[in-house]
Amino acid sequence: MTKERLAYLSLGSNIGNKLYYIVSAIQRINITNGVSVSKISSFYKTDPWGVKEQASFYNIALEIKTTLLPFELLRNLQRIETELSRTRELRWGPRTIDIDIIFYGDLKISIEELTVPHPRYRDRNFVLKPMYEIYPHNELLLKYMKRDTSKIKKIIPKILVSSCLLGENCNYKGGNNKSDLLVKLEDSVSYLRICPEVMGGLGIPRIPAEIKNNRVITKENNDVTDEFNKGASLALEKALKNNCSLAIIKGKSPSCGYGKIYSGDFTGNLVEGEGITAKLLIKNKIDIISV
Ligand code: A4P
Ligand code: MG
Repeated sequence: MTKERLAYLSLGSNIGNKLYYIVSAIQRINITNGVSVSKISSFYKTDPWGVKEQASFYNIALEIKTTLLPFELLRNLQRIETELSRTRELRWGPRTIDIDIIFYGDLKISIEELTVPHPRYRDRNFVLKPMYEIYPHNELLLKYMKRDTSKIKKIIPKILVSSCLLGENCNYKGGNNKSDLLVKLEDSVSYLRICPEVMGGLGIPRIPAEIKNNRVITKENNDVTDEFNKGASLALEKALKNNCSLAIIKGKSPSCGYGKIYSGDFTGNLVEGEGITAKLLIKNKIDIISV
């Protein structure tokens, strides 16, 4: 561990659901020990640089605070790339996610495994433009930027999100599950807020419910499956109407849980499975990040 430093990262994706890969990477970077995300740039749609015959990219820049040494940071970023299905077949070729370290404090390192500042950042508007947005004191970024930045288009992606994650008091206890990272991301995206349980007609607060034998049953033994199904349909409708390909939803719950949900016995135990809304979104090819 060292003292905390600021580092700047460039993220790019041009395979599959680019928005999913970039937001997943931001979340994984933020939960890495010794790292926290402090600034997130806008999203940019950019023409491919280097190998031209490939799909367009999404690019963003991040400022992070880190106590990791440069090589520890690099290894963690490469781990995240691997977790997000990154393979290395062609240099400068298509990738689910690429995470490059552009600056690490004012350190200079010049070996093959890690060169900072990044050896090619000066030549790339897709790095310079997002980076300048979060690091305006660095006038070199502006100086290196090529005049024609028309191929770097700012976009505002739409993301379906559980309202409780943004601090709205709508969970079953009447509280929230606020994520500081998701609140920070709000400046760069357009959120479509949902709380499927409230949308389905249930109140705040409400009796806890869990899934048992494909029905949603409250702790007082009432069947609320219809309300959960209604909320799920309304959430899906909102996503489809807005061409939204990504949902960031609250884990473990009988509506939004993904991968793991409560067992149905109100014991706090978890079992494999999906909540009612999560299941419907997946069926309709909307990717999910579970928080
Ligand atoms: N490495 C050295 N220095 C660094 C650093 N500062 N940060 C080493 C990260 N890695 C660094 O990287 C190859 C090796 O570089 C690693 O083993 C690491 O130890 P890689 O990620 O395996 O391969 P790569 O990404 O194909 O190579 P490179 O050179 O990082 O590719 P680039 O330069 O990132 O280019 N067009 C648009 N519009 N947007 C893009 O994001 N990206 C690329 C990839 C091409 N065209 C693009 C975009
Ligand atoms: Mg790279």
